[in-house]
Amino acid sequence: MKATLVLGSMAALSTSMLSTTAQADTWRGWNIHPPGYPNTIALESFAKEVKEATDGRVSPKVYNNSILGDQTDAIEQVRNGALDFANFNMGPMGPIVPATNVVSLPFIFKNIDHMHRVMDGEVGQRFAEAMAEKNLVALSWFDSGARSFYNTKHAIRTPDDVKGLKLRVMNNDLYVQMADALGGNATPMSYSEVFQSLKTGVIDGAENNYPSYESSNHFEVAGYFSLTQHLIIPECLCISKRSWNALSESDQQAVREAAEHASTLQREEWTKRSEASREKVLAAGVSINEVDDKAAFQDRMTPIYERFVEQNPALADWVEAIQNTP
Ligand code: GTR
Repeated sequence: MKATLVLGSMAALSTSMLSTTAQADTWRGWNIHPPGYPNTIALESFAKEVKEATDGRVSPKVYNNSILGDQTDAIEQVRNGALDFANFNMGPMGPIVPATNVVSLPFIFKNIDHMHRVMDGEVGQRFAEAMAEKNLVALSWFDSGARSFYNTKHAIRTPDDVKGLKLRVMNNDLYVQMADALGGNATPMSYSEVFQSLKTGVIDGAENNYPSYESSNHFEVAGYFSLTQHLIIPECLCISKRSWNALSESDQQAVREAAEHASTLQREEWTKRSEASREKVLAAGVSINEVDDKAAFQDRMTPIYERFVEQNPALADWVEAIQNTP
């Protein structure tokens, strides 16, 4: 009798353990940034909120510093369900979801608030639909400031100052065209390789926002930061369609809300970190210069816009929609 009871309760225990194991879905999340970075803080808060709101049915874990692969690989992995979620920059998204290339046109956004108005409106919705066709569920948009050139040689004030510089760009042909248009030599390269490449002179410079320039330590080896602000690229919080489809409707709602909260948090943290990073690199002796004649840089981009619209006629109205967003 006693033995039966014990066996019975052991069976019940193992069934409940089994069902918990079967139900708890451990999500793996890709993150390019280190601990403490605004995006990392937001992803960690997303993970915590999802776990709580789904009563542990979904248990996300964030892997920092691109230990799960570089950004282009990670996009593929989220697409095919090998990874469950990630924060991606929309730059390397362009070769996979061509419609999103619109945000990689240099100077397409007037400023960061303009980018937010566009991404939080109908155009952002259209991007999400185009990404969904490629198995990426974009749930919210993060800030990534404005990207400027930095290099080891000299300050950039006019397009001619870019001439001959070997510049790392993200993986997207539009950035190669952008550097070419300024007379530079572009090398697409993974983010994690940039520091060493700057140090050894494989490249002379790169381009990024203050927080990435600082957190990657690129400022230690490339001491001229010139405020060209040529790209304002939003970022997404994306879920693999496979992981998304495995959720009940109410868990999907919980994940969606957590992603929206993460975006609000990321934007607040972004503003703080941008200023803190600027102060840190200045204190370290970096030379930061304003670029008075941005129009001179912008003018060089005209052929890129023309070619883009010619090669992607269906995207012409997207470009216009952004330009016409007040
Ligand atoms: C950062 C961005 C990363 C990555 C990186 C890069 O600003 O947050 O996702 O795209 O730039 O330059 O590769």
